[in-house]
Amino acid sequence: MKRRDFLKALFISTSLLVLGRLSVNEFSNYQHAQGALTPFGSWYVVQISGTPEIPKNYVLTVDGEVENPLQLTYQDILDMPSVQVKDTIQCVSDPYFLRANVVWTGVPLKYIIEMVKPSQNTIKVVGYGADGYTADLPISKAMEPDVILAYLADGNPLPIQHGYPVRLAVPGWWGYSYPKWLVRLHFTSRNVLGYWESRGYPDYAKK
Ligand SMILES: Nc1nc2c(c(=O)[nH]1)N[C@H]1C(S)=C(S)[C@@H](COP(=O)(O)O)O[C@H]1N2
Ligand SMILES: [Mo]
Repeated sequence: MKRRDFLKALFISTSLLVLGRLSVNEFSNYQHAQGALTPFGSWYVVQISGTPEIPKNYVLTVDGEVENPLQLTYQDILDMPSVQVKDTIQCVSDPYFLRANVVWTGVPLKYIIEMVKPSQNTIKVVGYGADGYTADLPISKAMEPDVILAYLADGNPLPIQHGYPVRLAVPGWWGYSYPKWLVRLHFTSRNVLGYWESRGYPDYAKK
């Protein structure tokens, strides 16, 4: 049995053992592990430093090896076609407790890619947070239809600690692939690694 599966089995069996005398709070944690939405505003926060100030005149720069670089305002992003994706965001360092079930609304990254037209040689897109954090995605992953520039969580603007105004959501990949306070998307033919990817976490961050 893989370590992850063992821990999962242990977690489920312990949950069942205590099911007989659960408090309301414990019961909601149990439901939550089964896929119910995490109550809005009560999900975990993980970040490398403090929450940055976002200027009123926020812009998202889309640049690098592209035919049509862009500067997008928050309103530009809200005006684009959007999709909703139900997802579990999970931190690789504690996948059982640092997790939250969220419905994201946002613009498919594919839509932006088709607007900027990266060169044939582009292999990566690197997302930059306003705090200096970076996360890279292979272009093939970035083109999947559920990878989005998220601006709503459960129908509400993103809370500041979860990345307001815009972050990436990459369903099926570890939380470190979801840069918060996204200020730049950079397309490159170099094999750039993001903050955690360059510190030994998998570049192909599938959970
Ligand atoms: N800008 C920025 N984005 C970031 C991080 C960060 O430090 N800075 N941490 C990442 C990690 S490791 C995780 S698990 C998720 C956590 O997102 P949350 O705080 O909204 O739950 O954000 C990711 N995005
Ligand atoms: Mo994380």
